[in-house]
Amino acid sequence: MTQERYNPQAIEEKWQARWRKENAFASTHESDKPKYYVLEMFPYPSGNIHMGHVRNYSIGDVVARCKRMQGFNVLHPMGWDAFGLPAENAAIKHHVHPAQWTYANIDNMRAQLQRLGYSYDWSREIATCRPEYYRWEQMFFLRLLEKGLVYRKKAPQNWCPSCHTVLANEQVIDGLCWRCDSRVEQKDLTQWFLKITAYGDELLADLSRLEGGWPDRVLAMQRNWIGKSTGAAISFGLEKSIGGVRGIEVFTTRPDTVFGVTFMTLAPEHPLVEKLIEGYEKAGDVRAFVERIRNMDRLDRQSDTLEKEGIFTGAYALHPFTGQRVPLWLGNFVLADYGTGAVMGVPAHDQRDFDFARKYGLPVRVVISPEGRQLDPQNMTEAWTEPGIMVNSGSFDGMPNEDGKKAVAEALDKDGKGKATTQFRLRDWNISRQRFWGAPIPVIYCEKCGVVPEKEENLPVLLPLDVKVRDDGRSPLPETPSFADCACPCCGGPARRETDTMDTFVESSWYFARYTDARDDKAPFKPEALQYWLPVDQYIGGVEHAILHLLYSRFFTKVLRDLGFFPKDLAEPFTNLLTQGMVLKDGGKMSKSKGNVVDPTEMIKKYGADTVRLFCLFAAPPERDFDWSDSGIEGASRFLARVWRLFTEEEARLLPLNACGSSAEDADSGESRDLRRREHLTVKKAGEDMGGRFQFNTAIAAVMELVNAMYLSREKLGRSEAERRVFSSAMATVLTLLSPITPHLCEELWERLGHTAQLAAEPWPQWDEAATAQDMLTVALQVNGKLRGTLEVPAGADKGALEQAALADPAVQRHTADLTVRKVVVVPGKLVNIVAN
Ligand code: ANZ
Ligand code: ZN
Repeated sequence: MTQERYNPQAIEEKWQARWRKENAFASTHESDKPKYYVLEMFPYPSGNIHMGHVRNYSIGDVVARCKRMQGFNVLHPMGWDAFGLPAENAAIKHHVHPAQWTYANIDNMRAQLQRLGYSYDWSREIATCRPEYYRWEQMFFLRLLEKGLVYRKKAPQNWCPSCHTVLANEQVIDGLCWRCDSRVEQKDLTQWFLKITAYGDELLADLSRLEGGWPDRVLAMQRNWIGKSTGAAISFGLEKSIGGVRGIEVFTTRPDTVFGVTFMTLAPEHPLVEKLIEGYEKAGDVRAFVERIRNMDRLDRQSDTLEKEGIFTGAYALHPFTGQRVPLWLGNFVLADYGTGAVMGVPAHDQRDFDFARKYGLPVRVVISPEGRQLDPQNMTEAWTEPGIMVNSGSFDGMPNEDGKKAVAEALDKDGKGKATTQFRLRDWNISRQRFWGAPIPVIYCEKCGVVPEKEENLPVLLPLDVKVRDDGRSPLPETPSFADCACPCCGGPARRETDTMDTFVESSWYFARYTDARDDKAPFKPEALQYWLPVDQYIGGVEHAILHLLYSRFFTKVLRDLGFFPKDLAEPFTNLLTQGMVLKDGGKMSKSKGNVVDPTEMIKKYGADTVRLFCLFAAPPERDFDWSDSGIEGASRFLARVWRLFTEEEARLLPLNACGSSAEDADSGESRDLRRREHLTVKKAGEDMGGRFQFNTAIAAVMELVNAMYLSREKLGRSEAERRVFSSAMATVLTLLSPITPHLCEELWERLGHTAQLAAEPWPQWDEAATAQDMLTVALQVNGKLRGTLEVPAGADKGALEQAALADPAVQRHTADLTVRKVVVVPGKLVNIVAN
């Protein structure tokens, strides 16, 4: 017997070269097959592939390969989310141009992905930093501007003094910049905003279409982020009117508690503050308070644990029902940009107001009473926030508070003092970034004409590559005359270009659509291609993108539909979403600082890509985290070597069959029937686990069992043509089922088996119900030695099973009815004798 070692390196490179040469996994939208679009979140070209990428893309690749074998026309593309800060930071640190750094990283990472044998259609590769890509984004911007869905607004922004840029709220972590840990400041800046709030209702409502396809957790996160609240806007008149201002409006979700208002709290940034404190002797203290709170972090101010702070303004409002005076306070927990920036204080029924009232000695007034109980405002230790009956509420007394919400809003509406409204937590999307390495925003500022959109025929507005990045991190664009100085598209006079670039989240909001027609230089998409491929059937990526990236992509889908680019009937971009778990090391996240990073390249060198892929898929179900373990990868490697050895040792008797390629007639002995049965059961299990539920780990375990069974049966099986066929079919099945997971080894052995076509193009095997039936035997049933009946049992049934079946048999039960069973004698395959007296 030849001892031929499994040598993954040589095999893998051979097949990868072949796939690359043929672009073996290219697809077109002209096909009669049903389509299947599987997409993994594209990577940022940071330099190297990490284990998280390997897991993400291995999952996607198995799905793609399985679906192809199941008869689908599969789109499986890959590209690069290539704009962004790290390129600029690297430029500063290593004195390379961001473009050069980015493209070099892309080349390196592409080679790494190819070394992993992923079945991408490389002819559709995109890099978002190329003008061929971002020119379309600039066009979308202009069309959105025309529609009023992009606008400029001055707004306080999170500003990182060290990165010299605006940060999104989620880039501020505990008041610090996510990247450099500098303390974030608030700064008023004029920025470009995308009007995502115009789609708030649709973004919320359409989440119901995704139920079942997306994890519940992700749907909940989307819902929270959109944050729709139902309630009322209520206007409180001012005791002393200030220059035409009639009153102050609040937003409340609890109009039923309006009679419990004992104060009002405004955001320190509220536009009326200056006027309210005019002439107040403590105006200076109020101003100091405003200044201090203004510079606090926005997220901190929303936190539940925030220490509540406030200050009295000296002014009063009037209660809309009772006319009583209500003192006006400022509070650090009231946000300027939510609702109306003003809150009616109901300490008895809102915990924040309760804390505030206790701290500043403000009265507590109970207006919702728990059924059968009286709350005493003096002795309450927390707010009553549960339902109850309205009390101390004038004509509303006795009404259940849930009904009161509507009734109060209606009463206010009649008097013109309020109305039922809804509020969204969702804010418009600030897309301006004061950075160099991004897509230029295509507008021009002209002293004569104002803000002028660039002409569509002048697109793309090219990001100049011949500029030097500044060492202080500030964008060089404002100081690059060749870029910033331009002619006004309107009057032709001297004008200045916008030098902010777009948030990189804009690029990743529509890339999935560009893949359908990635090389088109006449239009962003071909309608037929979009119509055919969209929506993405299966999207796979990290849960860290569960809010923004997914929300923005959903928003762009609706916007591009309304601009006429996307099909009219396309509501959502991603039908199914899988959020894969993390690859940990010793229970913790892999990180350079901890020194526990496992480098995929090293692992491939040592074990081969197939082993790395196999381990990533075998270690846990895709959604769960798993720990990288040396024994785990060793185990995966041993299994593949075991498949290899089984094949090479038995090669002489193998025939070029397909999976499930032996017939019932071939299985003419007990041993071969048994192996054939296991083969078909494995196909059944693996098909359900891999094709349907994406539980690759249990599918792999099933194939491992089949391999074990083949090792056990190979000696017992004879060498007849029929038995060779049964064994060969089982071998073909092992290779076919494993091929989406470990494609190189499987293609290699498939070829050696004598096949000329690639395994990747084979159909997924079909199992046969009849083959999974066990051989049945007739067993004699005796009671005290006398034949009382017979039993049909599976050939392999063990003693316990036979004993149980015998005792449950009606004939046996009749003959032992008045007796006690003393003993059961089982002769497997022959008889069961029950001794009873
Ligand atoms: C009175 C009241 C009484 C409230 C009560 C609650 C309970 P959501 O669900 O998040 O929409 N609020 C309104 N605007 C605010 C702002 N700009 N900053 C901070 N808080 C604000 O919360 C709405 C509730 O949060 C509103 O209802 C208001 O307090 C407060 F027993 O009004 B409520
Ligand atoms: Zn002009």
